Formats: sequence, structure tokens, C-alpha cells
Amino acid sequence: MNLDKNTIAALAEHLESAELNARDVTKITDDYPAMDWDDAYAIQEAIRARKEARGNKTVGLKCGLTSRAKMKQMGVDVPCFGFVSDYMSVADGGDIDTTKLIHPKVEAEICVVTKAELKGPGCHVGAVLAAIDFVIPAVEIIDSRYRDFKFDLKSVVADNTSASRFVIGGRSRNADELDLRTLGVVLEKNGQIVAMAAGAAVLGHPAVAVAALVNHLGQRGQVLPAGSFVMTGGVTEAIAVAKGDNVLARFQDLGSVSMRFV
Ligand code: 0L1
Ligand code: MG
Repeated sequence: MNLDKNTIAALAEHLESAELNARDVTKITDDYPAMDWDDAYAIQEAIRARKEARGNKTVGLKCGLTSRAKMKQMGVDVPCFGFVSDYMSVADGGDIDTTKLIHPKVEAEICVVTKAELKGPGCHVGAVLAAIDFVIPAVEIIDSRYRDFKFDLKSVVADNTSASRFVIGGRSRNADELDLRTLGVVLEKNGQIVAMAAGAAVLGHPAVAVAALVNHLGQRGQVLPAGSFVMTGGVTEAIAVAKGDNVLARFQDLGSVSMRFV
């Protein structure tokens, strides 16, 4: 690590207040070019600790930049990991207040809830499939706090991978009733199809994203406990939305998820 404890705490406060006040900021590596991956995840952890100290529950973990479409959109080739808090959850069909967001984008995600602890390093697709309790569809609303989306991946990790809101909907299914690779997803905005993909867009199989998360946690001496909700990452590129937009994501065999931006 290259940043000291006080700098990490100050950057966590800076980025979290940008999120909570819907105010954009310049990417933090402009001022801290020596920031490394451990610093970036330490800032994210400090943001999580701030939220938990205020009583917000961490309700899930997210994998980001797991599809080629998203990697290409962002010009990166590795996934990243973050968390979602209770207040970020919006009911299916609900309204999302755009005055609380900076420049939101939506992405359809295949999510899982686990029934057994998963531990890395060495976690693989087979272990993940055996540990999935059920699969459930969601839409993530990402909202980078960085002005004009000018960021690098370390700055994004520190900013909790742009986590902002998420909507779970549709119906849950057992993983063994589905082929997560060929599961089709269609994303619509205002009745027009804006993106479509299959589960294989996520690192070949969404369970690979979960294994990558577990191995990432393992490097930090952490496990993924049973009962964890994991978002495996957008199957398509992220689509910009604004006040007045209606979004609907249709998931093969899993139903649909919708929301309105107000
Ligand atoms: O959920 C994600 O894929 C993270 C995206 C981070 C970059 C962005 O804001 O687009
Ligand atoms: Mg995402």
C-alpha cells in the first residue's frame, strides 16, 4: 500500500459524500497517482465501514466489468468488486429519484444467492454451482461519482465500483433448472430494445464471476458466507438513463425487472 491511514479515511469521506450529495468529483488518482489496488480496495472498505457505522446494512456483493461489452466500453480487461447497501435497493416497478444521482446508467444482471460458504483461493465454477441456492434477476443502476466518466479502474474500485441502486424482480429459480450460459436477456428503454445478450457474456458463465469474487476475497483472508446475494455483473454494456425514462429487463425463464426514472 502507498497511502497512509489518514489519506484513505479522507478519500473515503470525499467519495462517499460525493455519492450521498450527488456531486461529481475528479478522479482521485489525479491527486494520488501512487494509489495501488490495495489502497483502492481499502478506500472502498472504509466507505463500507462508514455506511455500516451509520446503521446501513451491506446486503450484497457485486462483480463489475465482467462482460466483454462492459470491459470494451471502459477500456479495461479485469473485473472489479464492490458492495451494495440496503438503501440502494428499489422495489421492482419502483421509481428512482434522479435528483439523488449524477449520471445514472442501467445494466441487466444475473444474480445468485448462496446456500453454503465459499472460500478461495482455488474457488471454481463447480464449487459455485454447488453453493448456489437460487438465481434471481436484477438491474443495477450505476452512477460513477467521477466527472464526465473520466476515471481509471483504481479510482472506480475506490468509488465502490459506481454502486448506486439496484432492483431485484422477476422470479427466483434453482440453478439446476437453468443454463446460465445461454440464458437470454433483453434490455428495453422506453419500449425500445437497447441491448441484448446471454449469460455467457459474463466471463463465459456467470458462476465464473462469483468464483473470481470468492478468490478476490480469499486473497484478503475473507470468505463468501452462505446466504450471500451476489450480482455477477452487467451482461451488456451500461445504458445511460435520465428523468422520464422507463426501463424493463426481460430475463429468459426468470421474468422481468422494471423501474421508472423520475
Ligand atoms: O457494475 C459495474 O460493472 C461497475 C462499473 C464501473 C464503471 C462505471 O461506472 O461504468
Ligand atoms: Mg454492475
